[in-house]
Amino acid sequence: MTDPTPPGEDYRFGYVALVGRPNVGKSTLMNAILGQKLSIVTHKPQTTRQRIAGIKTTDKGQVVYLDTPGIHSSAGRALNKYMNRVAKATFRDVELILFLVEAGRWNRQDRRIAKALERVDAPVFLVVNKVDLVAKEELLGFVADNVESAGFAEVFLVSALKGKGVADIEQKVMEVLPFSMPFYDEDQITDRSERFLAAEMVREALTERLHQELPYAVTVEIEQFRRDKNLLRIGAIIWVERDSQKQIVIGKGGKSLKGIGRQAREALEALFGEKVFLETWVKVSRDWTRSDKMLERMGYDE
Ligand SMILES: Nc1nc2c(ncn2[C@@H]2O[C@H](COP(=O)(O)OP(=O)(O)O)[C@@H](O)[C@H]2O)c(=O)[nH]1
Ligand SMILES: [Mg+2]
Repeated sequence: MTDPTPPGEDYRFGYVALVGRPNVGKSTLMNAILGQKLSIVTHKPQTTRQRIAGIKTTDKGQVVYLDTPGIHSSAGRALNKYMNRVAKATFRDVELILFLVEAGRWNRQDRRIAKALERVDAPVFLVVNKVDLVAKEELLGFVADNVESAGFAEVFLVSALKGKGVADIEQKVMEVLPFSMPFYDEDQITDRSERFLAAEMVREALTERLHQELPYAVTVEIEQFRRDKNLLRIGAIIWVERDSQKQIVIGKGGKSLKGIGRQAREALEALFGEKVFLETWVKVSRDWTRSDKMLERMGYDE
């Protein structure tokens, strides 16, 4: 907010949840709205493990967008159960839900989520994302077949990746939020700590660079985070489940880990706007995704 005058009686504030199956573009949309990469994005599902709030403050209102982990169908492991709990808790605490689907696709998982949303009190806006990937006729057919009768308060056709249609969503969001003073400082962009964000950026680099199956068994713990003159010193432990995975993360002659470190450092420097010195270690902890205790240690709290 650049306007120095305090917010008036017509100022709005509220919470908005982004929901949808993995990979539909929830994190991409949140980042597009914030104009900054806060929530990590990859082409692999289930990248977002914890709820993260992105706070957008303007002179009209303050909106807290909650980026949720995707609802996961095979909730056997402790981590999957945790992610389901977080996603469900989010439904109860919000003024509005943005339900994201992919243009041209309306599968079983989408239907299940749509059904769950029927029982929610908050209004639901449907966001058909990735319209850049489908032809216009196909898109119109998709909307006619799946959307028109479904009773959504609003429907948007957008491309979060290209920023198309995003401003329209923001405008309508503002109209449904209640009149209220802002809750967060105007310069606060998230509810998460800098350490959490740092771990996420390392995890993003790992997830992008590693073999298909591996990322799910990887997590990151920030051991050191301190400002030292003009340098931000970050020490990260990369936890894997097996020795073989440790070898993969490190790579031949340390090449893989070096690449991961470089990518993560660049993301961290962009996020914090500071020069970053990043150190990484790879350690083995068996079965951490199945263990509630280990999740707790990693900071997976609600
Ligand atoms: N072509 C296209 N790709 C997108 C769009 N939005 C997101 N993606 C891609 O879809 C993938 C999943 O996005 P992400 O935001 O992580 O999905 P989430 O799991 O719902 O948070 C990433 O590779 C994104 O770059 C879009 O509007 N168009
Ligand atoms: Mg995500």
